[in-house]
Amino acid sequence: MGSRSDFETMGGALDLLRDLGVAYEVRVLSAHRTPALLPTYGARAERLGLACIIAGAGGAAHLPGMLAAFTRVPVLGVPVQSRALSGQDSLLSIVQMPAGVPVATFAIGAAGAKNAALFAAAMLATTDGAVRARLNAFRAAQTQGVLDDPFFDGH
Ligand code: RP5
Repeated sequence: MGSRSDFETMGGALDLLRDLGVAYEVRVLSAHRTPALLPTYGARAERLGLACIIAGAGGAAHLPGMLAAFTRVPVLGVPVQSRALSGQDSLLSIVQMPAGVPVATFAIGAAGAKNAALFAAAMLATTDGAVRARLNAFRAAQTQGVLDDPFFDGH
């Protein structure tokens, strides 16, 4: 994430990855404040064989795109909700990558962070049966939560 202040948003992704048994590491890296560290981290991600990088940033949110430029590890971008423009700035900064350097972009804020984690798990689940089983259980529990709602009418 681009700042410690993004943790409140990105924490939901970490909770889900932990629940789904997906190993992860967490870093604060800023495209603007620590630009020299980006190529280093991109190379590290490749060396470690990371399956993907979930990059959350807000405002002029260059972190996901810059990381994507420095590594071939797939980057999942999460637009953090900014105060000035409610995350519209973050979203457009992340989603409008020029052709050639893709960033998979998710919804603004906490929903985007959670979905980035679920998407990462879904990619891993194509080859990891344990993650697949936990993801299936998560989906089933989510469905059951709706069915158990007293306001749900299945007829
Ligand atoms: C971005 O600037 C960060 O991703 C964060 O969302 C935003 C504000 O950062 P702080 O000023 O709170 O550190 O780089």
